[in-house]
Amino acid sequence: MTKWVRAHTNIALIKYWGKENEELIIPKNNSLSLTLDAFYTDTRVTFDQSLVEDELILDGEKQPHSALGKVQTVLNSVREQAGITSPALVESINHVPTAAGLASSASGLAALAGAASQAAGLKLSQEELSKLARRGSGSASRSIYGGFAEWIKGTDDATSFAVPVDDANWDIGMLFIIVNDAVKEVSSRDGMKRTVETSAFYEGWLKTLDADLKAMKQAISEKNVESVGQIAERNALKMHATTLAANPPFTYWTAESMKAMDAVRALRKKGFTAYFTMDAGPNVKIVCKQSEMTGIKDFLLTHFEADQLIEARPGPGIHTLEQ
Ligand code: 2P0
Repeated sequence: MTKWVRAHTNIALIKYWGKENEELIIPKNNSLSLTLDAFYTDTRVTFDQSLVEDELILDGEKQPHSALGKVQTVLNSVREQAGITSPALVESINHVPTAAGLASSASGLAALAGAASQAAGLKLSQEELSKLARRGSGSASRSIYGGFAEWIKGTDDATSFAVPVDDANWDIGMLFIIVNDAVKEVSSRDGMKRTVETSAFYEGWLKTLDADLKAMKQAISEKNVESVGQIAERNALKMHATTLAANPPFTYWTAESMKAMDAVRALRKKGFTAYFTMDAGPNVKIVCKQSEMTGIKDFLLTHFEADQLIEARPGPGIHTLEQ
């Protein structure tokens, strides 16, 4: 029997937004993230000659064949590397708090890379696992590692993978404000493609990234949450600005997102170290100190419901579950 593999999700502090090569998923820029304890995916893969085709059971429900795109990219790569032809049964459980509305492609595709390579008898290094996960979904390349990870953009399949940066075993965490769990109108894959192809702001975004990345790594090495947060917030705002200049223009923000951003600014006025970041959806994530999370939550409870707030701390890298 093959084993279950667990991978945790990550949130980027320096965002990945745009591909140089869409098939191989080679990004336009390096990105840097924090892997979190609160959200993860458990996956088990069984290669089985008796199956007619690949099957995906997600949270106990068999998925339509049309939902297998990213999954099959990873499975095909594993079959090619291992020299096998059998279809695979993929069983996957997403551990994301109910109604969180958070994308699970990072943890999902990373767990799949680990489980499928193990089931095929491949003994991959973390670097090779990161490349395999990247083929499924770019952000998954970073979920191989715990703590902070940097996805080095590289130039081809062999040189584009993530590396660990810092274990984040210090006073940093993230508080999620869940404002909407509806399925988004523009997927991140389509959104970044449209932005690269049409946004007049895209070149400007790319120009500032080396400086952001350098400053972020310096802040992490100093364990300086204030700087990490400041740089992350600026970087996220720049990424979201590019979508407004796309054609047709779009935004992932809602009125509730703006309310959450205002609440974070109010937290700063009260003296908390609190900065926001946002991804391809309306939810807002606050970069903060673990030691201040209770106080931050108490303040936010005057603006949001308790079930909209989820605490997250740095999480571990990909690992096999023993039972
Ligand atoms: C990130 N996002 O760095 C950025 C910030 C969303 C905004 O990675 O097309 O699901 O599968 O490579 O990884 C979301 O994009 O996209 C993402 P694909 P993915 O986390």
